[in-house]
Amino acid sequence: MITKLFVIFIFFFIDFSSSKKLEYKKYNNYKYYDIKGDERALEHLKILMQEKDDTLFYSSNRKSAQILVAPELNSVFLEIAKNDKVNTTLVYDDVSEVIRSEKPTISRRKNKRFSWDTYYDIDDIYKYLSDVSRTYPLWTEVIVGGMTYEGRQIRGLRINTPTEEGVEKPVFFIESGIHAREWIAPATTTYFINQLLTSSNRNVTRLRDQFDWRIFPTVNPDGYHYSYVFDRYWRKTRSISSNGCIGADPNRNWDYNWGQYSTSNNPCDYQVYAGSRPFSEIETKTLSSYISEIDNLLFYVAFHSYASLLLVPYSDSTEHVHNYEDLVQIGKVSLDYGYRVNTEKYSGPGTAAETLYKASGGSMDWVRYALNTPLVYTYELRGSSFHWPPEKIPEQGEEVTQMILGLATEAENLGYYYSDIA
Ligand code: 0X9
Ligand code: ZN
Repeated sequence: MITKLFVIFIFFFIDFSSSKKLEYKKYNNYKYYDIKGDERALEHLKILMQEKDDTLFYSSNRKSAQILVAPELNSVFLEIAKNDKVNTTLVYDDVSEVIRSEKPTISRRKNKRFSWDTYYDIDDIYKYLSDVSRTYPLWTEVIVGGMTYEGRQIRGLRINTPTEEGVEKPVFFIESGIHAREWIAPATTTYFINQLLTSSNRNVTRLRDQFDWRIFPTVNPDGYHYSYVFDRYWRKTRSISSNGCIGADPNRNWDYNWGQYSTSNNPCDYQVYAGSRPFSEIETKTLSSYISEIDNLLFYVAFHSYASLLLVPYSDSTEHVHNYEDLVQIGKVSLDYGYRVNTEKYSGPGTAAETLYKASGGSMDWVRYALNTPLVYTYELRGSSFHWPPEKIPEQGEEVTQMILGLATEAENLGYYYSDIA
């Protein structure tokens, strides 16, 4: 009898957990619009729509935004937009179709090597890092930059080719994927890793040899995995607040002017909850302590998407840091290098506060302020939605490779580091 009960109990338990697992948010018939209008009209529309639903709204600049509209709210949305004189352009009539096209099929995943024509889940990205570290054991290693709420490691790759006299090189840190749904960021970052490891282009091999690289394809792996298997538009971490709501925006949680602009103190806010206190999230707490222990940190570069922007500190004030002119000069060269392979223009370089909107508690500001890191940048990669077509990952990857080459080249010209590598 007891065994029978136990079996039934186990059966219910398994059934319950597996049915929970299947609750993938399909977004069937959800519409995705590009909207244009004056700032106040957009804000008004956003408030009205978010009252009706936890509507995803993304401002890429002050006069335009994108919005995801549930099918049952479509006519209401169009009505409000018309009244507010907001121009609407339908980008995707049914985002569920786009979401389905982004992942490899099961057989592909099993049979093929890691590639850059599809998006992978976190375990596959980590496997890629382990695989390459075994292929190049003498000068690469998997590194752990921190831990996550769900117990994952924040894994990255260190690339540090030997120098003749064992000279210490400047460190180039890449933070990618802090926002879970910005899938092009991790994909581009692994593309860039692959370039550093395999390219025979002299500019790229020289770039590889000049720095001690610490490259983290996704610093929010819990969020990324959740976005991959449950909700494509998830942005935050996965910590559980005291009221039961989940996640904080890891780019609002760093301990610099925490909780002031473009952020929310509501744990249920879908996008920008700042967390219960600075560094409340284990991801930002552990990663910030890892970064603060790096000697010789020269470059800190964060990749986000989307909007085609190059941002420099600070994000929450228009004050210019003392080497602002150099940051802009180096950033301009970076963009010029990018234009060699892509003609679409980026805005900036400029402070995030001036170019985009003020936002507090971001990693870039903390790394600049707390650690006095000389060269700190945030790239918002290209696109007009979080869905960069998978077949175009190499295009964005090539551009990023060029942009990083541009950063390093001009920083060297301006004397930020000296390298005797020919
Ligand atoms: O708001 C953010 O954290 C970033 N934009 S995103 O759409 N990818 O979420 C911008 C980060 C840097 N800029 C500011 N903090 N304003
Ligand atoms: Zn982002």
